[in-house]
Amino acid sequence: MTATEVSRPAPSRLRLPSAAWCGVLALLAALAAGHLVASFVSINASPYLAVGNGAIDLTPVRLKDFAVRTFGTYDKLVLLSGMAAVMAVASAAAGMLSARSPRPGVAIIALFGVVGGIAVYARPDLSAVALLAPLASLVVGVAAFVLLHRLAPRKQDASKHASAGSSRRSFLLGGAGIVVGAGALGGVGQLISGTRDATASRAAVGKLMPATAAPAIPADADFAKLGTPSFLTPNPNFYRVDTALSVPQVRTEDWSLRIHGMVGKERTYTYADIRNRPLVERTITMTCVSNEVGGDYVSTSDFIGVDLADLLAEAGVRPGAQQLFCTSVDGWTSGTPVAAALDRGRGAMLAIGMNREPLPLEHGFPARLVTPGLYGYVSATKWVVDIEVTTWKARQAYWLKRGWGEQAPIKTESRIDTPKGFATVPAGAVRLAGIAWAQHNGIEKVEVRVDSGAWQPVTLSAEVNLNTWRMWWTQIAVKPGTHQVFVRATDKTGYTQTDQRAGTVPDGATGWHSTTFIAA
Ligand SMILES: Nc1nc2c(c(=O)[nH]1)N[C@H]1C(S)=C(S)[C@@H](COP(=O)(O)O)O[C@H]1N2
Ligand SMILES: [Mo]
Repeated sequence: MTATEVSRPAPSRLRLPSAAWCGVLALLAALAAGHLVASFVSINASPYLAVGNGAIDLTPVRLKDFAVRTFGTYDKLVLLSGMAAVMAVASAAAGMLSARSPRPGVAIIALFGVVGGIAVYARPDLSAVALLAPLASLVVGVAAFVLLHRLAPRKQDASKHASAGSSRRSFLLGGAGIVVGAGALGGVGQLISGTRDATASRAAVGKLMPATAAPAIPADADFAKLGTPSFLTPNPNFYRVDTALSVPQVRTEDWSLRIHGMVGKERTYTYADIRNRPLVERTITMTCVSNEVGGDYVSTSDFIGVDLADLLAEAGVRPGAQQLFCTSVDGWTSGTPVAAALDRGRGAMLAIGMNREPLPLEHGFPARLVTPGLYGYVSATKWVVDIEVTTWKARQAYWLKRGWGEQAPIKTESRIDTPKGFATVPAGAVRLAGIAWAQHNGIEKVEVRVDSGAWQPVTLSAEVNLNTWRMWWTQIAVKPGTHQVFVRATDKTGYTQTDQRAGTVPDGATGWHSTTFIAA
């Protein structure tokens, strides 16, 4: 031992639990400050959401596909909770590394701030002003950490009882102050961003009545009583898939759609422009490319809007144009084949309503695209604000860049809804029911097979149009025991579903859906 070491007092160390709390509370303060500042700019500038959105954009396609398939609509909740857990643990660790000096903690918190800044900077829908949010997080996070670190009780204090007590008190007070302050900042931020909420704007639109209504859905279009879904999907049950962590809030008065690029004359439409046109209504079944065999990313609605081909005709698409590069208000993009958009027989729409209501916010309010027969990622941009008419080479859309296909016609598929997997049913006559779809081509025939028996035709529901699903049902005699039933559809081009299993990447799953049940 050298003389100098002996003469220096032992360094005062924070107790590990207090050190951890310094980190966690500083994180809380940082997130709240960022949220408040973001509320003035765009809620997506909130560093927490920006990092989450960045994570979504960077996630490898197979992992993302897995998340969508496994967690469904909860994928975002899972991501946000996971991020919160990782951040809490990391900030507690940052605190604990700073038992002696605040420097490691300050460095780690500053690093968090920088990551938040990069995430905000990378968002296509945010301007440079948005960087103020992560900056506020960084400054407030570091300040809170340094303050708490100074207030935290030291280990050596334990011998001097009186000062230990007062130090613990001021730490508790400081910590409580930060919790209350963070709650207030975050709450005010939430209130401010709430004023930009689009709910009131949607309510003000009221009921939408088409000038040209879709033909009424016949009673025998579904076999809901026998175990199929209802023909039209109620809006709250319509499947939802998108990359938006917070649902974009766009008021009708703030919305416009610009059509430009390879056109004769650039056009911009306001909401009133669209709303005041004669509206058409079409019954369309949408499907997501991430739908696994047997999955439920398939729903049907009466969409109300205008013909996309009309808008494109007004702009005048120039020869050589190949894709509509469509951008949503939050920067997501899709590439729709021009040929499909211009094909009047297909009936692509700029939709503003579903089932006579304005689009629900999560389905693209005020306006979205719907292109019958193509998977949603190439054809159904929600919160659409920009359509650039261009070539495939000039622009690459969000999912195309991430390994999904350029052309994405919906594959002919079928599903068994009844009985449910591993259900026990009375032996004898067993009822089977489900759906089949082959949008744009139409369903010709559906067959079922029990175990290794022969394929048997089933009863099909009334055909509503070629762009919608069809329901089916049948009854089969089975002996007691465990059975596996398969389904396959044939579309009107004569194509029968292959039994070859393919995954969802890059352009949609294939294979026969089957269900195992017990007859007793
Ligand atoms: N802005 C935006 N639009 C989007 C998406 C998205 O992530 N962002 N996802 C697309 C995908 S993959 C599908 S399948 C459909 C789903 O539409 P829905 O959520 O209304 O069912 O929206 C499409 N439009
Ligand atoms: Mo999708």
